[in-house]
Amino acid sequence: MTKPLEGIKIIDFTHVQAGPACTQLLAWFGADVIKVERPGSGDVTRTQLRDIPDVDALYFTMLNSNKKSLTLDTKQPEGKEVLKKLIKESDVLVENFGPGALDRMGFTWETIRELNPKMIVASVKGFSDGHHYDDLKVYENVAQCAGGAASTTGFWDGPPTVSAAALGDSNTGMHLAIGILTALMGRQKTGRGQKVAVSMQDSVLNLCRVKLRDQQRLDRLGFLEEYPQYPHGEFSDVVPRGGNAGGGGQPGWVLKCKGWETDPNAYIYFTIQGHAWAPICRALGKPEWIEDPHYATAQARQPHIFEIFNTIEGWLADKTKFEAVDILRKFDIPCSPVLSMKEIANDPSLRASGTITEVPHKERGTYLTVGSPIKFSDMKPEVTASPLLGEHTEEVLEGLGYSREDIVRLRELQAV
Ligand code: CAO
Repeated sequence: MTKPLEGIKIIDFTHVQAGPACTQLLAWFGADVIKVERPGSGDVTRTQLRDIPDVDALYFTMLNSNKKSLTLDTKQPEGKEVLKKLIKESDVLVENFGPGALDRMGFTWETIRELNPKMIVASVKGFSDGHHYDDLKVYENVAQCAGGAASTTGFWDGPPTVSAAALGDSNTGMHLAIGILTALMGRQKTGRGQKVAVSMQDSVLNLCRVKLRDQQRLDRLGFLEEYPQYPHGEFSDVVPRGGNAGGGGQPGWVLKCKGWETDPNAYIYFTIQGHAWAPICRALGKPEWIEDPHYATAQARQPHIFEIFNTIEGWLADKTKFEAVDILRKFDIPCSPVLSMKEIANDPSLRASGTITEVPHKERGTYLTVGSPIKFSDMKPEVTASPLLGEHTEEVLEGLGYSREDIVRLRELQAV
């Protein structure tokens, strides 16, 4: 089966998570992704948080599947020559170095465009060009703080909190992938490449837009009716942290189920969607709440929303999270068990869909990873192992026209 991105050649000059997540996605969909890595060491994640000595860490394998690895010192003249050749015959160069690193290497946008006017150069940086922090190096949690996620996550009586979800890294990579695909579509019309830039701050903020909505409502009204602080608590002039409150028009909370005393994940998320109020009352054995004016509307419920949640927890006390959801789903109530990573790893539905998948690896044996979350009717993205460091160096150099002798000489020059 031909894949939609087959024939698109990508120079993958990325490392850690934000860039690799982007290029991995494009590789799943058929692009020929060549990861350029420093000889001897490669992407730092190969050795970070290792679980098996001397074998590529899961941090690396789970973000670099379906790629090739070319080791090349691009600060040496010989390495630069190879990169120039590669640029001439590639479609996209993706990088997420610290600010200015590509320029310092001698590969400015102007130089690359001169070598290949069709080239798309895609970059991740912590902050966008021209931002007063655009010289900063940035990791995940820094971006979550800069993009508004940390100040609005957590409980009101605790400090700003970062999310476990990679809002700064993988999320930025997904934004960049959209930018690259858009630029490829644009190139079909104009014949020209272009520069695509995504900042981690902007990408986090893009996911926090409802919090910017809330800031404007707060400025106008002085309160936010769906936050736990309303109506009994106090609001300042900034959007507060709302704990586990639902961010839209339907209140929700994480509620204890049977076994919560010993199991840290014996909880469900329960949403009180307006139209489901009557079924909720029936499910809870509280039919009298359906018409009671203190409970009948969302506005009437808000002042005693925690009393309602307490009642629901009473109902949940003798049910596991799975039993509870099995009952509530029949009443059309939006809810989910709080799933641990262990439960997710073994979930038969996630395995069947390929969202959780096992990948054979030359040195690790088999490892578990997250496959494509995007499903297609005409294609099932297949996940293959991440490359060993330099595994495809010869193959790539041969493809660029280097002879055996040239390759040996280059390897000697670049030996570490
Ligand atoms: N051959 C020779 N040199 C190479 C090379 C190669 N194949 N690949 C990289 N390098 C060099 C670069 O040229 C650069 O050198 P100089 O700084 O001397 O110009 C250096 O290696 C890489 O620098 P860096 O700033 O990218 O790396 P770092 O470990 O100091 O910082 C990070 C890491 C992630 C903070 C930084 O890259 C960054 O801010 N990136 C942009 C934001 C981002 O993507 N962050 C998310 C990372 S995921 O959490």
